[in-house]
Amino acid sequence: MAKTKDISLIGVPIDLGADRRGVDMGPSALRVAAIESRLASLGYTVHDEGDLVVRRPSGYGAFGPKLKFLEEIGAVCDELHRNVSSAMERGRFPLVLGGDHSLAFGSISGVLQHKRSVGVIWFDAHADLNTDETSPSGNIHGMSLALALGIGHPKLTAIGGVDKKIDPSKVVIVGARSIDPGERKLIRELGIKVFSMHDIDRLGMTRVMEETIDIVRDGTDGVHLSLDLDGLDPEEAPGVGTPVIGGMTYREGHLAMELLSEAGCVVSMDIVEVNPILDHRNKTALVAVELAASLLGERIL
Ligand code: B3U
Ligand code: MN
Ligand code: MN
Repeated sequence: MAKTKDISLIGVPIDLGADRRGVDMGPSALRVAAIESRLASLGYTVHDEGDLVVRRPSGYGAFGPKLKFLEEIGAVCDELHRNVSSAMERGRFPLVLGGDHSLAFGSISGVLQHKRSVGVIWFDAHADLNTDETSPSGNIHGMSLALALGIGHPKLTAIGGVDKKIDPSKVVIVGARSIDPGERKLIRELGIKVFSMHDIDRLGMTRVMEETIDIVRDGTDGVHLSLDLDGLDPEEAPGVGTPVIGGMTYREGHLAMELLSEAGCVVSMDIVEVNPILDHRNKTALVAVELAASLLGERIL
């Protein structure tokens, strides 16, 4: 359950970080899945702030295929950081509707304008810890967690201020099952905690979340939850650009959200990578809305 009773919905219709069309329609898909009325039914006042403007370039831009659309993504993240920051200034819970995962370093830097230290839970099949040197694709959505840690191209890490970065010891990745060699190296070097699908299978989601909450809450004054829908199994969330088999079930995702709700430490959230073009009857957006409702305090009894 969030401490505030006001939520700001901030739509970010960006697909440039994934270099794949369709995920720019994620904010619409989430609105069609009735995110506003669903959260209002839990007693929140929901302020839909509309969508940020994303420029649509004709080519990859000055930084080429190793850092596709850097300028446009940088501009959107800069604007998002200001929007998230101003929502928090007004005492609201920022709920960012993506869009691809490149937006997350903008939202995290916005939260960091208000909190001295922020823990981050990164629900994802991927680690998103590439840089332009290690990325196999040049897609910035695979670099956003590294950028939030201050690692990557200086034009992007400058957003929000170079001193406003997260501490790697306060980051936990949950659900990972596709990690590139450069990301593995960085995880080892920085000592980032990862609960892979193997760990979830062996330990169970309850223990994984108890340990996750201990790490992200300890010594921080709030937790940002970045929810990439490809963390779930493609059977449950088919509308994502880079599905990876063997993911979390809806039940596991739901349990994770309930445990986070009980812990009461989440202060902001992203919902990313919902691609209605690849979806079946908006199933993935509907699942995402249910997960947000569980996080924000839906109770059966
Ligand atoms: N790790 C790969 C693939 C990827 C990352 N995030 C998504 N896909 N959604 C990359 O391109 O960095
Ligand atoms: Mn991701
Ligand atoms: Mn992912």
